[in-house]
Amino acid sequence: MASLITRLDSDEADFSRRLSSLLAFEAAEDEAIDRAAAQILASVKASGDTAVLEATNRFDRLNARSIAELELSREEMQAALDALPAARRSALETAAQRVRAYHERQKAECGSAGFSYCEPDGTVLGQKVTPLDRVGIYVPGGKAAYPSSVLMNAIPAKVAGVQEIIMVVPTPDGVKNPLVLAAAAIAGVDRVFTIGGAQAVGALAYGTATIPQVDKIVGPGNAYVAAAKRRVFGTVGIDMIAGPSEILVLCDGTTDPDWVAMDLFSQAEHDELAQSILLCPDEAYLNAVEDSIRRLLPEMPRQEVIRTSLANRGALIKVRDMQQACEIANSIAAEHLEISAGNPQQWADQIRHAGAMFLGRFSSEALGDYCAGPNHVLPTSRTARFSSPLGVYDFQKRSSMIFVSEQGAQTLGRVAAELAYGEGLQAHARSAELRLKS
Ligand code: HSO
Ligand code: ZN
Repeated sequence: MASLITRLDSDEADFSRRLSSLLAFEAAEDEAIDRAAAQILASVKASGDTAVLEATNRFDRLNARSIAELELSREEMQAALDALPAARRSALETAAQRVRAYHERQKAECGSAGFSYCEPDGTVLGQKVTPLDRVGIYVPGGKAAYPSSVLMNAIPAKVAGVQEIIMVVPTPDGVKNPLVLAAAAIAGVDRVFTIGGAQAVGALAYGTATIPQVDKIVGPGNAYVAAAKRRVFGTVGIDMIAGPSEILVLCDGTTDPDWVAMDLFSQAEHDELAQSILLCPDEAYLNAVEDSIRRLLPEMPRQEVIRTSLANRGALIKVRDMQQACEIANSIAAEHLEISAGNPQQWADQIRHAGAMFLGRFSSEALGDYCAGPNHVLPTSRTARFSSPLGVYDFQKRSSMIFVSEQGAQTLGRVAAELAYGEGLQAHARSAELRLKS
């Protein structure tokens, strides 16, 4: 029988190699899938609604006669919200309110107002920040349809000032997820089409008679959606191509082992390819967590997914000390990093690469998934080395602003003309020189 979870020790001879092979994850870029996505995109580009309708009826086993028929009314979304049990509705509203508050704070603090400054000769330079006009949110159907992700994608767009948010969500066999519709209503999504797959990505990217063209497409999807998003990038913006969920726990060995085991499960239950790793300097503690895993796993409804994920990509790693744990954490650059220790800030100060950091024993990653406030769309597969959580800034763009005074044109004109001659570009040089007072 395969072992429950890999055990590693940072002092063993081939530790680096074993850790690297555990971390290695190549997003399956299947050529056949890419070709299929390309074909669907081409047909949507050529035939618009007709192609989207044909693909949707075929893949989702529907009999719709028009795309208009696949648009949900506001009343239907509101009805889904009104039909929720009170506790569910209240939780969804609390989560939305906290996510909104966080992103409003982010908007205020992260340079959304732009800037400008004036030079002594009256030249003014600056940067103007403008929200995107229209954004598409892809919401997967089936088992990965997360209402919380609707909030996490739509709310920052709304806060940024995006004028129109179009959501697409496939409904195989016509089955709608009421919680997803309710979340769309709360988040202020403007229009919802029950379409999915590469055809939905194509519709949003190129526009059809019924579906408006958007400026950016965000949200996770299956391999066809990912392939289609890659292909339309450039025609529209995209957020990222998300990999499987990851959690890395750094523990000083004093947290209840059951808590840590369940935190590892929480991401493992997303996907067989999810990754859950624990780093701790205390071998006895790692044994205790392994015991907790063994005892708690049979209680979990998704135990098969968790078992596969832990067996394939999980690890309990003995490190020399917390200092070394931080160094390893920086090399892993995990999507979620929990610092389950008495003085979490001390260790957080040493972390440079992580999508989100959860500080202290009470900050379980699950709270961040739903309602702490920060976004749960985070860089995966080590991309936290160079990218950031989804945020208000992803729904804004910047324009440079240049006002050159008459006096400024004299000094800048000479500099520009000199360089333009150097580049052999006469018109550039003359354009600058015409404004010089002789
Ligand atoms: N942990 C996921 C987000 C999520 N969790 C949604 C539960 N629902 C992102 O890695
Ligand atoms: Zn999660």
